[in-house]
Amino acid sequence: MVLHINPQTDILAVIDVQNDFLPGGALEVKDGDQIIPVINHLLSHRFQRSFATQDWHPENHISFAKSHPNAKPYDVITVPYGQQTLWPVHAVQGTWGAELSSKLQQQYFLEVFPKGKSENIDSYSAFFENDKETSTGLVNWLKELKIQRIFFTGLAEDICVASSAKDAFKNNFETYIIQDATKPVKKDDAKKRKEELLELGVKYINSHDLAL
Ligand code: VGL
Ligand code: ZN
Repeated sequence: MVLHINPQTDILAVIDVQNDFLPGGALEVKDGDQIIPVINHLLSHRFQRSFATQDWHPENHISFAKSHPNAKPYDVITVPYGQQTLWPVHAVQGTWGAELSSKLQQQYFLEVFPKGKSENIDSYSAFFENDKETSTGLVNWLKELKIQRIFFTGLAEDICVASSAKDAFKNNFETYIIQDATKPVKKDDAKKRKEELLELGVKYINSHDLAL
C-alpha cells in the first residue's frame, strides 16, 4: 500500500513522547524509545505539518494514586466525571519526566498542546479532557489550518493515542494510527482498543506506507 501525503491537509500528531513514558521513566512503556527514530523520519522527510501533546499534571493531580488515601497505582476509582485509573506520579509540570524526549526532533512542531493541567480532571485525549466536554482548543486549531487527515504516533497506544484517535474521528477528521510509531502500556488493551477503533473507522498503517 502507498499513501501519498498531502502537505496542505495532512498533519502528524505526536502524543506524549515524554521522559516519564520512556524506559527509565515513572510510567514507562516497554520499548517506547524504539518509536523515536520512526517519528523523527516522519517529521524530517514526510510531513510538512505536525504538532505534539504533553501530559502536564500538577503535583497533586487526581490521576495520581498518592492523591487518594489508601489507594494504590492501577486501582480504578469513581470520580465526578466517571471512572479514573490511578497511576504512579508522572509528567509533573516543570520536571524532567514531563519534558518531551531530547531525542525527538522537536523543532518541527508547529505547536505543543499541554493536557491534564487541572488538578481535578485527567485528560487522555489531545482534544477533550476526561469529562468529554472541556476542550483543549485542538479542534479549532486544526480547522483553521484546514487539516483533513490526522496521522497519530506516540505513547501510549492503548491510552492517550487511542483516546485521541477516537476523538479525532468523532470530530470528522480522517484518522490514521501509524502502527510502528506507537507502543502500548498493555498489549491486550491495545488489541481491544484497535478492534474498537477499526470498527469505528480509524485506519491503521505502517510508516513505510507513507510517500510524498
Ligand atoms: C498516559 C496514563 C496516564 C498516556 C498519560 O500518555 O498514555 N497514560 N497519563
Ligand atoms: Zn497522565
